[in-house]
Amino acid sequence: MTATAVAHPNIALVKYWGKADAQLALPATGSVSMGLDVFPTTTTVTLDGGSGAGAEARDAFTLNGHVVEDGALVRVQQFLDLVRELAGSDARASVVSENTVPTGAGLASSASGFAALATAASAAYGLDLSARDLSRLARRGSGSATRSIPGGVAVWHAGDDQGSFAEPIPAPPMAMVVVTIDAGPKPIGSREAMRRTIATSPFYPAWVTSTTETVGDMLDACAAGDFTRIGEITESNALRMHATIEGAFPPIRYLNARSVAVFDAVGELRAAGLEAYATADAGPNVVVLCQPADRSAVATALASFGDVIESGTGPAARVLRSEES
Ligand code: 2P0
Repeated sequence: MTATAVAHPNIALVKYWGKADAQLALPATGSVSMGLDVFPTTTTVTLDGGSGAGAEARDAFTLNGHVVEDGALVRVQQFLDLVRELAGSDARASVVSENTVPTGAGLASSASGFAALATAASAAYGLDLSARDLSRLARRGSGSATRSIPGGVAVWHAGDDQGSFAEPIPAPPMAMVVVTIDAGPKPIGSREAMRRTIATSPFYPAWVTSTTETVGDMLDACAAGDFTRIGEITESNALRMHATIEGAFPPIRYLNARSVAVFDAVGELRAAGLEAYATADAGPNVVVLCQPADRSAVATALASFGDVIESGTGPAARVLRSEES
């Protein structure tokens, strides 16, 4: 069997930062995101025996035309082991992935990457998963991938293995402008940074209690279609996450002076009557939430800070093709 699937990145409006259970990839809190309609990852999984033979057989992974042999291959193999366990199969596979996130755009490719892999692999191995179970499966690859299964505006529930999945929620039409101010590699990956934050930041317990409350506030704001409230919560929650991370020891600081300048510029846009709200993930780049009619004005206003890319609200992950190979 061979199956091809596509998935898009998502940006959290209420952030996921910290696991309650690393083995099962259960988050310490819920989170809420908006899926993007740019930068898809397209992945094909073919049950062709992978590479090598007999006891040497292993999965093969090609990313953007390059054969991958390092830790990323191990992560893909471990993920496929979970799929094989669910499918009762020991077939090795070849994974060919095309990821269109520009290098250094500051958007995690693990969300679209593992959402596309989960969707393609479950189809190739003949699993007929519900959207909920597909989201639970993607969670085991990367936490943020959980939310790239439903796409759109989605909530990822904290909970146990059965209860921790993402699902779409009603929300007003929204858009985002990605401001890439630094294309360099991040100083520390989010997985390790989460561990250090939990172990050493005195603010972490307050992050967990406050974010649990914030998820509820965000769900209310989305249900009410209250864009202003959604934006206020988004910007506040991002700054709380960065404050919590900065409280780690040794400290981790993802925002640089130019990131802060974009937050300031977004505040000035609001003061001038253009409603926009800033957020940032585990890196210096800033993503600006706005209403669809304002996206090109926001992009124009922020173009002096770096490359700007506009996005609408994106679709769910989906299988493009599935057939006998
Ligand atoms: C988020 N981030 O909610 C947060 C905000 C970054 C900052 O999810 O260890 O790659 O694979 O579960 O999903 C990035 O972390 O981490 C992330 P793992 P992931 O989008």
